[in-house]
Amino acid sequence: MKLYYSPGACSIGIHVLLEELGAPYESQVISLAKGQQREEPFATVNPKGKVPVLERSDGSVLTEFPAISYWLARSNPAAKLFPDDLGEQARVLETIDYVVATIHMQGFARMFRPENFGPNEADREAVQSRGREIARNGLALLDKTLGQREYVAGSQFSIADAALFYVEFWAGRLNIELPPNLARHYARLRERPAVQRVIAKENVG
Ligand SMILES: N[C@@H](CCC(=O)N[C@@H](CS)C(=O)NCC(=O)O)C(=O)O
Repeated sequence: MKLYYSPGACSIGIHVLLEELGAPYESQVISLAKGQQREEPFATVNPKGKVPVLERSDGSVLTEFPAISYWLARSNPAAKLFPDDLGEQARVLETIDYVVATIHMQGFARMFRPENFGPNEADREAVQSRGREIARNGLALLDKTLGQREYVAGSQFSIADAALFYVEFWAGRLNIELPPNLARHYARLRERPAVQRVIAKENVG
C-alpha cells in the first residue's frame, strides 16, 4: 500500500489510520503548496488533483476520505476500526460525512481556498469569515454529539475519530478554540502513539 499525502492536509487522518493498523505501507509527499497535486506524475494517479490517495497492493487507486477509511477498516477487521454494532456504525458514517462534507468542504475549504467560492478578490475576507463560522458551528454541533464519550463510537477508537482528528488539528492551526468535549477528544488522540508518529513524520508538531 502507498499513501499519497501532503503534510498537515486532511490526508493526516488516513496517515493515522495506517499507523494504527501497524501494517507496512509506503508514503509519498505531494506538496500542495508547490501545486504538485495538479502536475504529473500525480495528476495521472488522481485526476481529481487531491490527497489523500491510497494505492492498494493490486495497483488500484482509492480516493476520498470516507471510502479509503472504510476500506482500510473493513479489510483489516482485527484492528477494530469500524464498530460491530449497527447503531454505532451509522454514527461513525454520520460523523465522517459531516466532517468531510460540511466542516471541511464548506468550512475550512472557504478559509484555505476562498478563490474557489467566488471570483472576486474583494469578497475573499467575507468568504473566509463565513468558512470560519461554518467550521465553528459544525465543531460545536459535534461537541454535543460526542458529549462525554471517549471516542465517536464509545470506548473504541474508529475511523470517525481519524476524521474528527484532522479538523481538530486544523482548528488548532487556525486559532479556532475547540469546545470542551472536542478539546478532551483531541488531547486523547494526541496521546496515541500512532498519532504521535504521524505528527513527527509529517513534521507538523
Ligand atoms: N472529499 C475529499 C477531499 C480531499 C481534499 O479536499 N483534499 C485537499 C487537501 S485537505 C486537497 O488535496 N486539495 C488540493 C487543492 O486544494 O488543490 C476527501 O474526502 O478526500
